[in-house]
Amino acid sequence: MTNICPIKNVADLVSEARRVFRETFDGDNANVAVCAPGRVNLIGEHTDYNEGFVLPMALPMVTVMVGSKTSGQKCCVVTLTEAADEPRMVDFDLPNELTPLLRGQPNWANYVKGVVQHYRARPIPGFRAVIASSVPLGGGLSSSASLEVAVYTFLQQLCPDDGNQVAKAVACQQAEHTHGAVPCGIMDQFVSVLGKEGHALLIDCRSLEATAVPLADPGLVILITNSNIRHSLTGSEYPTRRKQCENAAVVLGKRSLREATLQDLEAAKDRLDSVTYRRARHVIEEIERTAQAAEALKRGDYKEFGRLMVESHNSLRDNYEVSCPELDELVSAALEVDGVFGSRMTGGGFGGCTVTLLQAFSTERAVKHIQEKYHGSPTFFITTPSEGARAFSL
Ligand code: GAF
Repeated sequence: MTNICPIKNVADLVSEARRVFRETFDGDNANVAVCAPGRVNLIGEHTDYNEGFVLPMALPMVTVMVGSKTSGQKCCVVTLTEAADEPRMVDFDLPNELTPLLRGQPNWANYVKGVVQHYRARPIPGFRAVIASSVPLGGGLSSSASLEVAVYTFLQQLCPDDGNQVAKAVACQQAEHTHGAVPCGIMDQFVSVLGKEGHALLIDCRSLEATAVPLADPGLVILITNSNIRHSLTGSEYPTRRKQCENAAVVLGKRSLREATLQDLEAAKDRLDSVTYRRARHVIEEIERTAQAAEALKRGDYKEFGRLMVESHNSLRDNYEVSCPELDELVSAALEVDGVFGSRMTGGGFGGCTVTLLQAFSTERAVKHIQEKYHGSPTFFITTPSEGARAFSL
């Protein structure tokens, strides 16, 4: 199955980063190593910032950070990821009350600075570090959240906080808001912190409580297909969707769309423009679908789960309008294969990846068929639900 990308081993990423650390910093050794995973969302799209449910799982693809503290106030960070045309090394001073760390160049370093700025304990010491990652950049698999959570986990080794995992995810989300310039929900950072091997996480984005749902069936495959259409949420589409949802909630007289029913929406239909109506409809239905999908997964009813995935995709395409022709083509091709339960776009949209749930014996056939039908060049990953962020002893 040559079209399926191998997933780089975490231990190999750590050794590579440690080697570069030694080469960059005069033969010194890193004494801290951590990693944080990317995620794939199985269902529950664009519901997190509406206080709804999401059902993601952490991926075996991770961002690794190795390094050590220094005695000064300076931070020096090197990245090994393919940060297009940007310098791979950055130096900055630790923030203080008078001088916060601001956004700047290179762009990748903003996620590092954002987390340093929002870290929940002080005093942070100066540090030197190297970052490596196996999460595809701009693939909609949360490369930025995994970087933020890796940085936070790294800082925890240098200057321990109170260990509150939810507060950690929230601090990383803040970093994305202020330094990544995306008003994202909590899903990506939450699952990167709290992901559980062999499980998907049903996250209630209102209470910030999560239930781990077992998802480790050897007969089942979770296939990710990267459209290789680069996705970026820093444009205006994501904030616009978020605003439209907030406006809809105001018109419906609700704190968020989580509180609204389809009946509420129908009753307010003539007070909403047609676009806002469709956005709200997607969210209200998707929240319900996600709760149903989690129940189906608990029962091992993959057929029902797959049906809900397809409904989710269609709603994201038609009501929320965040899909694109390439993602639609990948989903349609996957659904033509025997043994496929369901398929949908995953993440923010406008490119990135699809996720397909299928019987293991159909994998080769599915990959071949999708490859033949898709007009672009897809890449495939077979993934398993993995553990959230962790530190290694060196
Ligand atoms: C992006 C955001 F970062 C998440 O918070 C979420 O809103 C997702 O898009 C859409 O479900 O990944």
